Amino acid sequence: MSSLALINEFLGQPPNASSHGYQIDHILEFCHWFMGALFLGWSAFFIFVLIRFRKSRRPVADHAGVTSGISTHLEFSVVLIEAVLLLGFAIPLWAKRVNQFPPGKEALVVHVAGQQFSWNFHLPGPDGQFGRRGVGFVSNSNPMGLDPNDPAGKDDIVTLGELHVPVNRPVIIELSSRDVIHDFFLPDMRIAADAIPGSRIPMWFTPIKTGTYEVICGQLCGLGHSGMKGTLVVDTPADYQAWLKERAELAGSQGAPPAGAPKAEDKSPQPAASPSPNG
Ligand SMILES: [Cu+2]
Repeated sequence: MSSLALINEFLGQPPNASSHGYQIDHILEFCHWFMGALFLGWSAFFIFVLIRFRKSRRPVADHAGVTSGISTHLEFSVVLIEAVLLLGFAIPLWAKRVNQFPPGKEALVVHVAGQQFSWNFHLPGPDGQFGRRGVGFVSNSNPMGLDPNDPAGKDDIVTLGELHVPVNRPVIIELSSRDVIHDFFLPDMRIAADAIPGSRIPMWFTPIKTGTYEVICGQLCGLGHSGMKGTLVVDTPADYQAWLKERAELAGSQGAPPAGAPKAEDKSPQPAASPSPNG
């Protein structure tokens, strides 16, 4: 985006793939250049002091001290620049992320639950409605705790480790954790948030480039933390619909949400509806 993008690239930051990411990149770039300038300035001053007050020169204490105001001006400038960065850029950008959520209808809502050491994703399925969830239903085969008796949850899609989203549509993520504190980090989307047990934390982004991106855990969460990775696939709308269909069929063929009490047999008279004219 800007010609200053050198440092971010040099530090190995992947190219941005979200609508707001370039703003984060600008702040990072500026901070890196600013810190680089401070580092050079302080280093030069340090070397100057080492030489100027070396032992062989027999320096004598000066009881008057520094009389010029240059250090005051310099330090005030640094504080001013940092205040502008924080109050003028960082806080407004953060406020936008946490206050200005896209309207629910326009966005794709996904539930994400971290667990040692993987990510579970939960989509509402073809009916667009999430099934009821309850802590009491959580098990290894039902990581999101879907209520097996709620019809809205029958077509829900739960995947482990891989999430698909359509490009150019806002994605709202509702984040939680099954065990310890994790951190749902999408480096390419320039967004991260802690997943805290007992809380549902919202975050959002809009992917602007199709592709396959890494999902990582940004919070040291146990021995397997470094392997806690997932995949975010940003599809074209057509590819996304195809994936949804495939997942819905898969869920249907496997008998809807995995449950602790699968006794809905007599209640669901839908034996693979086959509208074949010949019987
Ligand atoms: Cu983790």
